[in-house]
Amino acid sequence: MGPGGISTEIAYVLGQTGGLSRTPADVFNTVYLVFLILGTLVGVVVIGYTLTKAWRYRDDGERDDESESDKVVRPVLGHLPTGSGGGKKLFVSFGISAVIVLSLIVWTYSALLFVDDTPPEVAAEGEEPLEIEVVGKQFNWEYTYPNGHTEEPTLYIPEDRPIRLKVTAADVWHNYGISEFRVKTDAIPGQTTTAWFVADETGTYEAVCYELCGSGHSAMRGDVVVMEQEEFEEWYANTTDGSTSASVNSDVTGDTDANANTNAADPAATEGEA
Ligand SMILES: [Cu+2]
Repeated sequence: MGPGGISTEIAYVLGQTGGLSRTPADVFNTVYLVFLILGTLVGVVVIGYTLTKAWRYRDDGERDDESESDKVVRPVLGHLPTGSGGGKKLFVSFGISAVIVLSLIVWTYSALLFVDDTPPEVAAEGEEPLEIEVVGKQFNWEYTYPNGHTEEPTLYIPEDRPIRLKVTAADVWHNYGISEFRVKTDAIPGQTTTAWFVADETGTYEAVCYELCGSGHSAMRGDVVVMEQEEFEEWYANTTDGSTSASVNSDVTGDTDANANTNAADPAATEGEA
């Protein structure tokens, strides 16, 4: 959530979504905010009620055992308590809790159904989703674009366009995630999982493996470069079927950071290290 994120989230909660299309990041941020507010509210009520009662019935040293026994109705084994309006308070608080919990379950589940698939309105507002295949392998991510071009370990994408990922693995279980865009999905050999997101700001982010997959797991990360649409189109036009990152990578980013260098190493060499 960037600067101004909270006000954006409140706008979503209130349903004033304006012309913005909803993305999984919006959904997760909203779910988080709603649970945070409700949790804080419940916490304040419960702790406040407890402290009030503790204060009201505190031991102030002026106990008079004779009159105390007159005022307090002690529970008796085998008898239903009759105080507090015949359990009305209990009934009302249980009722309200049930309504809140059930509404949260229904609302959260429907929000997650939205995240599960690219809805037509998102695809219609922008361009068609860009579909990229992601293969996790010890210890790197390989991306294949619709034209057959492959990249590793850096993912290049345009901003403001839905990106649909089809994720799998070549060797062991991995888990692919870009925290900034609230993307996280299993990468399992023989299976394909999908995830989608929209990058709404240019910049460099990071894709990380979220499942312990071997000795190089902690180094299994690569940059995610979000480019302006025109810049991306230009870059994409220069890629061709079967070309790999080795031929086009350097002039775009000038990869110099240590992780990128480790990841870009020859697979044979990586295996040797492991
Ligand atoms: Cu991994």
